[in-house]
Amino acid sequence: MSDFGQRLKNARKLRNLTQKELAEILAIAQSTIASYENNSRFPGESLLVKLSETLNVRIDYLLGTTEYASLYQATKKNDTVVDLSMAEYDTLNHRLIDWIITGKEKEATDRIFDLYQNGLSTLTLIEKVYLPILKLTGDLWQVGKVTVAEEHLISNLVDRWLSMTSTSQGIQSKPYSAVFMLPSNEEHVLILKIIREYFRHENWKTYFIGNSIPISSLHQFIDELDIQMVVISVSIGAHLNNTKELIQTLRTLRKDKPIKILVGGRAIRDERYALDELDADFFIREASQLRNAILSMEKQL
Ligand code: B12
Repeated sequence: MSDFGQRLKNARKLRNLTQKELAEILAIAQSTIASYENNSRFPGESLLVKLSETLNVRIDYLLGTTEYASLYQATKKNDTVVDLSMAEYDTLNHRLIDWIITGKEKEATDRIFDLYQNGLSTLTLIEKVYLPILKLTGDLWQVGKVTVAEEHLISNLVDRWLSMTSTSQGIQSKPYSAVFMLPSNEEHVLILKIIREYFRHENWKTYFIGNSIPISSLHQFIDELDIQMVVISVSIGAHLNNTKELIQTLRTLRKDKPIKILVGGRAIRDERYALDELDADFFIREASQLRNAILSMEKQL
């Protein structure tokens, strides 16, 4: 990503523009854009300024003197240095779904990789791309525009993107560790992997173990790794009973130093009685609330 042509191409793609569309905005030939992108020509000063304004990207990014395609000035540490408007994300997300179901997985994956390479953080990708895509898929499925097979295709690819862009477990982690589990029969696994990212972001040690682990081995695991919290996600209302049983079992483990239990998920949000029925320590409805909630839960451990 170090040459001008590649950077220009990258900034153009971030704006979802084709070479032709960009050329039309600048009133120049498409072949001129193509020649810039393959480094056979270089724009003059005034065109460089126009490119920077049109693509909303800093000139020093295009020239390679800064690493990131900073569309808006980053202000805070951990702030994203690439940002698109809500409408641009919406267009992007529709396009990504379209690409996936028309067999253009590579295009879709390349676009995600571009965003990530250019500074979009894992949590921003989750909140602006992955979660909206999953929600959109559900909506499209309900009106018959996406089949169950396509729904699988989309969630599998989002799962792959999540691994590709996941926050790496820091060497200097905090002294907190959590296990991530689902009640039996609950197949909405991906959302829990997404939830785990919020904890990784806060430098927790995290262990994803899914939904079919024998309780004896769970016991051993929790003891050996000195787990403080179990995080559970439940999507389907009919799985609340299994969730209740899972929590009851967890409560029988390690009586001297009880494990804290956090439950979230669509079923908690939709079924009001869930909060009375489940013996959890924390209920959190939305993933985005975790950014602050984790810090306040840490104080209670
Ligand atoms: C992908 C998907 C699947 C995939 C799952 C793949 C995977 N590896 O996860 C597969 C194909 C396996 C599947 C199966 C089924 N699914 Co499905 N699925 C979806 C879809 C499209 C996305 C799910 C998802 O990841 N959502 C994540 C986000 C976007 O939404 P969310 O679950 O509401 O989570 C939010 C909060 O609740 C919170 N949260 C969630 N968990 C937790 C946990 C913690 C600790 C915290 C703090 C927060 C938190 O974070 C999110 C953002 O704030 C949804 C549609 C949708 N709108 O969600 C349907 C959906 C969940 N599925 C549904 C159904 C009915 C099913 C099936 C019964 C039938 C089917 N469609 O094939 C089976 C059931 C399987 C089972 N036994 O569990 C319904 C559920 C309706 C209901 N209220 O009961 C939905 C809503 C589709 C619909 N519109 O009808 N599904």
